[in-house]
Amino acid sequence: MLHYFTAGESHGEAVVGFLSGLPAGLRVERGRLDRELWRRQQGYGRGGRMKIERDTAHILSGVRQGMTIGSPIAILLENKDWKSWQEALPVEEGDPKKHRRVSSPRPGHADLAGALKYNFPEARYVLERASARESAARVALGALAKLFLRELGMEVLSHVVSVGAAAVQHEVRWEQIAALLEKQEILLNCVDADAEQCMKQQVDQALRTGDSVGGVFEVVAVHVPPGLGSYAQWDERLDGRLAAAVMSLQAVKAVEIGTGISAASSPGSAVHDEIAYEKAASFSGFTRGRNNAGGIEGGVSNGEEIRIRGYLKPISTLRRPLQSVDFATREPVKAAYERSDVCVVPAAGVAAEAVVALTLAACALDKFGGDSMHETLRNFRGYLEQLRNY
Ligand code: EPS
Repeated sequence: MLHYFTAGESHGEAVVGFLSGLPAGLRVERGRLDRELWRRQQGYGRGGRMKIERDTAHILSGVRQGMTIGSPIAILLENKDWKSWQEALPVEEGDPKKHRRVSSPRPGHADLAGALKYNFPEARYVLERASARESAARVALGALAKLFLRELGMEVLSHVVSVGAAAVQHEVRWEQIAALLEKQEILLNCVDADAEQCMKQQVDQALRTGDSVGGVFEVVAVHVPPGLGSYAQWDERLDGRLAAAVMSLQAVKAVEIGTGISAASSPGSAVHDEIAYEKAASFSGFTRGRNNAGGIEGGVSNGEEIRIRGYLKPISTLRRPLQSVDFATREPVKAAYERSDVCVVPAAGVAAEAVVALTLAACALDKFGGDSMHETLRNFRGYLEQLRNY
């Protein structure tokens, strides 16, 4: 079973990720991990922190001589900003005068709910862990999942559908998304240059007015064979597992699979994807003229591209803060301001690729098993042959 978790505070010494259950014998190029981490740091509207950090994956365990060895993998990402925070967030007791209190909770952030839950008098420790900096660890682990999926022929990428009121108005093909990878500079990770300029204007307006802006990203997974996930039990459904993974990313407030949102107000005939057959056209020969289902029917992958969208609320840290209450005095005050981003939709898309890849890798291992890549690939190829002969 593949499972992972992360540790680390945003301004602590490091962010750490752990991944257990990856088969032995998977080739790991560290450069691939660093490239994904770089992608997560990009995007127009990122804050000052991204100029400080240069995220690189320091692999501590589970990989030897360029290969996974089946043991748990631990990855450490150093926080370069830690040097400015050592006295504010010491592991030892330290000097209380050096602590940096967050005296009034930001509406929309975990500040208040977290302080109440953990019985903290203010929100410093809450935001340190609730911060999206944590997603860097998931991106490093997701890069390993991507390397695993690639051995099985599957690829996962994302693109930005909208930022604020600016949106791509047409369907986006896989080839267009893949072409974004070639870019040396990531603006808003949008396939449409005109829409991207409009998105940039939305960010500029938020910057000008001390506000923030959200948007929608789409993650696409290709060459996923039919049969991942299951309708047999609620927690084995691929759509449920993917939705939970994407929803668990900071600032995501809604998840859509395929055309799920417009499907709710459309007739069945306009929604469901008619079935045809053409030998050798797909894994099994069964084909579809369109993919409104987003590659999943009944909680099971159906062989089409998996398409899943995350809807991101605007960042809750505002330079022109909303009304709040002082933790100590209970008097009305403006919400606290901390250095932050203005728009993180492209970065959230990269983080979503990681959690989608981790979920697909977990489902693939549930189905094909294997302690070594040799064993997993043998099982996988046997299944592909079964599909071909269906
Ligand atoms: C960061 C995400 C955002 C940034 C953070 C780094 O975190 P949050 O979800 O708390 O707004 O603001 O940077 C800082 C905390 C900072 O000091 O600027 C990330 O994705 O790495």
